[in-house]
Amino acid sequence: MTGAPDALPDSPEGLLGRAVTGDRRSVGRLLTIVERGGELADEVTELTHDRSNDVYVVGMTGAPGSGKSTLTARLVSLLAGDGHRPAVLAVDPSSPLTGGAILGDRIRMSDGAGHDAFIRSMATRGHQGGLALAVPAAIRVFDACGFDPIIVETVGVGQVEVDIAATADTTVVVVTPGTGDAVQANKAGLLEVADVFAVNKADRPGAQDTRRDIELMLDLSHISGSEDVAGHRPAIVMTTATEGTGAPELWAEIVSHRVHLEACGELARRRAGRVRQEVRDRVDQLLATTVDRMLAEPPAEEEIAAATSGGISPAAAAARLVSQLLDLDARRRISP
Ligand SMILES: Nc1nc2c(ncn2[C@@H]2O[C@H](COP(=O)(O)OP(=O)(O)OP(=O)(O)O)[C@@H](O)[C@H]2O)c(=O)[nH]1
Ligand SMILES: [Mg+2]
Repeated sequence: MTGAPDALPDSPEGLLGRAVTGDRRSVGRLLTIVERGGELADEVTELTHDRSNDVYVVGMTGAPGSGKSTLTARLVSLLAGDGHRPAVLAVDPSSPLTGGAILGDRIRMSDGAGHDAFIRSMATRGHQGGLALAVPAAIRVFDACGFDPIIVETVGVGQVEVDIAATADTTVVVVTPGTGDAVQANKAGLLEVADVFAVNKADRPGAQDTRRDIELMLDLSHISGSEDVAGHRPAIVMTTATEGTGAPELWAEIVSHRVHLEACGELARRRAGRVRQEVRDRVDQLLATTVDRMLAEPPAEEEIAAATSGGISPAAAAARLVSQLLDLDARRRISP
């Protein structure tokens, strides 16, 4: 019973073997590997991709401090209490150094008796490919280890956050009263990605006004034809996360959106779109790596020297290098 815990296996295979039996430290180590990126991360992705298939991914986004984590914690205890094994990935694209740790600390929840939930925060750490590759890889790890659903919380309302949120099956946009939040969310492009709205801090004055603002914006987007192609009008749920009020209703709306997605075939389309985007991000990454490698080699240096001395233009040098690159055996040059 006492003494140091067992040493973790070093290999992704060994870690996954333990992670799927419920060993939380192994799950954590696998997530660290995919967060760092690189060859080991690719190995984890190879091992997990065919063990994962039908996990439900819920995005939770909205302005800083709107209550995403508090609300997420409520959903997690609700789900865990109901026999699910939820996992949370809290993503902070803007804070490469400290964001992850702070976020982790801010999600407070009782992960006690019988509750089998996993909470993990992830920052960019500046690695190659960044979050575009790490987030789907982490979702796959959770899925392979039997967690379902997965809630992805993103901080902030920039383009990166919107993109990450939009990779979910169902995206919840959290807005708060009295801050012009609904209008801000609209400006940030969140109206288009919202499948469900949570008006959180409904205990504060102006919550009903915020609800009306959203209804109005949804009416306008309907008139302009930008409403969801599948004809789904996002539900608006009033929540007070600090008290847990509205959390069951919010989950019910998330489930109802999922049912809608499945019924109209949009779930499969969204997931196919997600895979397409991930393949694209990986192509980008492979090409960037290949270009970096090529630029460090003598033929490229000659072209660059020619451009430096004014013999050829930089555009001509680049065009020659690209045609050299395309001439090469892609499988030999572009290896994962
Ligand atoms: N009055 C009130 N306060 C709330 C409610 N929900 C959250 N808060 C408070 O709002 C603050 C921010 O909550 P978080 O859950 O950390 O918000 P967040 O959106 O995850 O914040 P970031 O991750 O930093 O963007 C905390 O002090 C919460 O206690 C609510 O329904 N009512
Ligand atoms: Mg948070």
